[in-house]
Amino acid sequence: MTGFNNRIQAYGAWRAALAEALTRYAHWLAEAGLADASMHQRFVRSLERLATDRMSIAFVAEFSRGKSELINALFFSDYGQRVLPTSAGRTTMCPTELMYDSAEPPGIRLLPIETRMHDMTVTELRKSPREWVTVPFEPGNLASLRAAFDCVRETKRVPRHEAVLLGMVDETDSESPLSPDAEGLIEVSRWRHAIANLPHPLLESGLVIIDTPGLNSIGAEPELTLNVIPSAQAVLFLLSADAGVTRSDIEVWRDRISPAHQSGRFVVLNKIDGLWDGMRSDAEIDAEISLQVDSVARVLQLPRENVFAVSAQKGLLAKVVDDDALLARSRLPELEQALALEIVPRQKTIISDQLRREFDESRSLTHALLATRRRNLVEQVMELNGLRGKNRATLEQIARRVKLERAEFDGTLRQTQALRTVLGRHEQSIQNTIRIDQLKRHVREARQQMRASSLSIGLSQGMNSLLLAVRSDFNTLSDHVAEVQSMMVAMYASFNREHGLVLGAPASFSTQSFIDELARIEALQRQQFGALSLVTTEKWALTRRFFESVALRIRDVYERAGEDTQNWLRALMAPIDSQVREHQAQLRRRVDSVRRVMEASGHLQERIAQIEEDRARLDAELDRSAMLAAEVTALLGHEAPAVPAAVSA
Ligand SMILES: Nc1nc2c(ncn2[C@@H]2O[C@H](COP(=O)(O)OP(=O)(O)OP(=O)(O)O)[C@@H](O)[C@H]2O)c(=O)[nH]1
Ligand SMILES: [Mg+2]
Repeated sequence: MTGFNNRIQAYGAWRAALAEALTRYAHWLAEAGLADASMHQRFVRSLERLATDRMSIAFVAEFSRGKSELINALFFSDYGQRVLPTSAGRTTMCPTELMYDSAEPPGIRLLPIETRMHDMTVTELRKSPREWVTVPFEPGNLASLRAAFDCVRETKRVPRHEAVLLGMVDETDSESPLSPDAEGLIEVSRWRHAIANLPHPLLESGLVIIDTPGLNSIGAEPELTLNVIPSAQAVLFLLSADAGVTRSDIEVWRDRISPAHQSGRFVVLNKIDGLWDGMRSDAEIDAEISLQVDSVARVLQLPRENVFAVSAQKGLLAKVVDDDALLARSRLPELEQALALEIVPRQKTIISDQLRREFDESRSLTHALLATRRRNLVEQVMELNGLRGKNRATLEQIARRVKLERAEFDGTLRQTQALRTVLGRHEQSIQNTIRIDQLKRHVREARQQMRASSLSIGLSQGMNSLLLAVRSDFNTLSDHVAEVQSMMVAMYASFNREHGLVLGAPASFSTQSFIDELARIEALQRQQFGALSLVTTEKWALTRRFFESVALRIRDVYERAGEDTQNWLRALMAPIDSQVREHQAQLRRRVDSVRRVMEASGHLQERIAQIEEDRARLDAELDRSAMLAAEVTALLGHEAPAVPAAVSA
C-alpha cells in the first residue's frame, strides 16, 4: 500500500469519524430540546456535505502519452493487470470517470455520442438514466472488468457531415488525423462519456479519477474544459519523454489546463524507461532526464518541482511483480507522494473550513441559549430567596413588577416581528435578483442573439451579453448583502441594549467566491472564443455546446448563491428568536413562582430546591455539550472557541 493510498484512506476514515461526532452532537441537541428546525437543517447539511465529498484527479494529455497506463499504475496495480485499456495509437475514446457510489450496482454507464446533437450537457444528462447504456461487471472478476472497460475504446463510422455535427472534425484543420476512409466515412467514438462504478478502497474513500481521451475530443466537449478539469483537485498533464514537447502538447496545455487550473497542476514526463538503453550509465541517464525536465519546465513556464519524470509502465510492472528496485527506478513513488501531499490536505482544509463555520455557529447559538437559561435560573432563585418572609403586599408588588416586565417584553416581541418583516422583504428581493428564471431569461436572450447571427462576432456578443447580465445580477446581490449586513449590526446592538439579549456579531456573508467563479468562467470563455473568426458548421456546433456548458455552470453558481444567502438570512434571525423564546419562558416561570408563593408560601422552599435541581441538570448538559463539541472540534483541527463568560459564571 503506497503513501498515497494510505493518505486517501486516512482521509476517508477522518470523514467518517467527523460524521459520527457531528451526529452525536446533533442527537444531544435534540435530546436537550435545543434543536429547532434551522439548527437541525444545519446538521443535515454538514453531514450531507461530508457524505458526498469527492476528490477528483483528472488526467489530460495528447493521445498515447500514457494517461491510462499511469492510472493503472497509480491506482489499480492490485489487480495484477491493466484495468483500463492502453495501446499505441488512440485508445481511450471518451472521457471516463472512475468512482464509487454504493447505492448503484457495479458497472459502466455509457452515454451514446448522438446525445451531442442536442443542447443537453453531460451534467444534465447524468440525471436521466434512460439516455445511458449500462454494462455490468463483477468487480472481483478481472476478465469481466476488462471486458466492460474495453467499451471506452469503441468507435463507429459515420458520414462526414454527421462527424462535423458531432464535433469530431475540425473543418479548418487540414492536418486532422480523422480523415474519411474509402467509403467517405469517419471513425468517431461510440460514446460521449463513461462512468465506471467500481468498488475499490480508494474510490470508496471518495476519490474520483477522470481519464480523458487525447486529441480533438477535449475541444469538442466543452464541459471537460469548463467544468470537469477546473473542478478537479488535481490535474495531471502528461508528456512523453520519447516525443518531447510537441506543438499539440503545448496547445492542450495552453488552451485547456493553464487557464482553468492555477494550482494542483502536475506535469508528468512519462516513459523515461525509453532512456534506459543499457548503454549509458545511470548517472548519464539521470543527467539526461534532468535536462528534459528543465526544458519542459521552461517551455510550460512552471517551477521545475512541478515536473515529474516517471515510467508508468515500469512502475505498474514493478508493483505487479513486487520489484522494489524497479519501482524506485520508475520514480512513481515521488509522484504519488507529491499528489497525496497536494490534494488530501487541500481538500481537508476546504471541507473543514466549511464545516467549522457551520458548527461554530450552531455551537455558539446553543451556548448562548444555555447560558441564558442558566442565568435565568440563578436569577429566579435569587428572587425566590428574596420572597422569604415577605408579606402579601410586598408579594403583590413583586407580581406587578413581573407583569410590567412582561408588558415591556411585548415591545421586544413587536420589534422582533418588525425585523422579521423587513428581513423577509430583503430576502424576497435577494432571491429575485438571483432567481433561476431570471438567469433563464438571460440565457434565452443570449441564445437568440447568437442564432440571429452567423458571424463569429454575433456569437461572442451573445456570450458576452450573458456574462454581462450575470455580472450585473451579482453586483446587485452584493449591494443587498451589504445593506442587510449593516442593518443587522445595528439591530443586534439595539436588541442587546434595549432588550437585554446577549447577541454577538451577526453571521457574515460574502459574495466574493461567486464573483471569483464567474470571473474564471469568463476567462475560460475568452480563451476559447476570443479569437474566433470564421464560423464553420463545426465551430457553430461547438460554440453552441460551449455556450450551454457555460450556462449550466452559471446556473450552478446561481443555485448555490440562492441557497447560501437563504441559509445566511435564516442564521441572522436564529439567535434573536431563540433568546426571545427563552426570555419569554423565563418570564412565564417567574409569574408562576410568585403566584404559587402567594397561594401557599410553604411551597417556597420546595420551589427553590426544584430550580436548583434544574440548574444542576443544566450544568451537566453543559459539560456534556462541551465534551461532544470538543470531539468535533478536535477533528476539525482547531481550538474550541472560548465558552461565553455567562456560562462559566
Ligand atoms: N515504454 C513505455 N511505454 C509506455 C509508458 N506508459 C505508457 N506506455 C505505452 O504507451 C502507449 C499509450 O499508453 P496509453 O496509456 O494508452 O496512453 P493514453 O494517454 O491513455 O492514450 P489515449 O487513450 O489514446 O488518449 C501504450 O502502449 C502504453 O503501454 C511508459 O512509461 N513507458
Ligand atoms: Mg487512454
